[in-house]
Amino acid sequence: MAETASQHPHPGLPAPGRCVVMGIVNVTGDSFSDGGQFLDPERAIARGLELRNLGVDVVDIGGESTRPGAVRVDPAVEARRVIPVISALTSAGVAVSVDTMRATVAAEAITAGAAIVNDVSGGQADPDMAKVIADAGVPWILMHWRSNGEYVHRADAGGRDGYRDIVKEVSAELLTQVDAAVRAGVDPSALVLDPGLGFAKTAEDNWALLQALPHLAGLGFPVLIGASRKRFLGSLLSGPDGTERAVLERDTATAAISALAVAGGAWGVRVHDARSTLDAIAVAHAWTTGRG
Ligand code: PMM
Repeated sequence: MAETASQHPHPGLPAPGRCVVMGIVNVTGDSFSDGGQFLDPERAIARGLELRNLGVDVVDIGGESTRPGAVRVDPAVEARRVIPVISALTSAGVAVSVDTMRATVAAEAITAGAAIVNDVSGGQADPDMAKVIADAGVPWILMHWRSNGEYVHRADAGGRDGYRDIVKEVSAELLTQVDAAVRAGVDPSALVLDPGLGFAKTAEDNWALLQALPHLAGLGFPVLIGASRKRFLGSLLSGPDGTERAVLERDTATAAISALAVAGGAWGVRVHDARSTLDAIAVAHAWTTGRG
């Protein structure tokens, strides 16, 4: 029997009174959407401040791309990319999460002021991660990703072994990740779950998970949705000749997902374009509460 989060949200989690918006800054050379744009720390810091000024609740800083086929960066390189950016942003009062699968990088980031650890491996990539989180008492986003801890992207093949029932299997595997975290001493109220859209999942898998968002939200933990500019939106919006919609032209679709994520009970969304998602969430919030 899996643990559930308590009724009381963790004090380290933002609670803006609407769906949380996490703005993405990838300090990488090869991320699929913003790769290369923010490798320069000054530009990454400026982007983080811009996202905060637009109204995002958290700025998510990553130093390692997880796109299909990406090569892993050296941990020292990853830390060198993210730590100065995290220090500068937290000194400026920006709430920051660190997008890393490595315990050493997470620990350094927390020391530099990161308030949340966003781990796309859900604790599977680094056996030391749970202890770092338990000791620091910070919130931990556990994303679902079937992999052996190294990069195993088989987006087109439907995961390592494929899925018979994607919603059931992802739910069960997320709860297994929760159990492991709690066994390692992590406070269940510090956990946020993420179905890991696009991580070794087909477009159909992603849509099935989004359709089942109320079920995922019913597992007893806040749920984060990361759909921003992902390939399944590019293929949904393919032109008549079958050409996928360009990556930078997927923000309207992303904002539509953000609005529907509110209706589906998401705790938060992780996006590149803050303005369109904040607008969509304002509309969804007014719609669902009956108050503007
Ligand atoms: N997707 C990416 C990176 N980090 N973190 C979470 N929690 N959820 C996601 O879906 C997710 C993530 C890949 O996208 P990017 O290259 O645009 O950052």
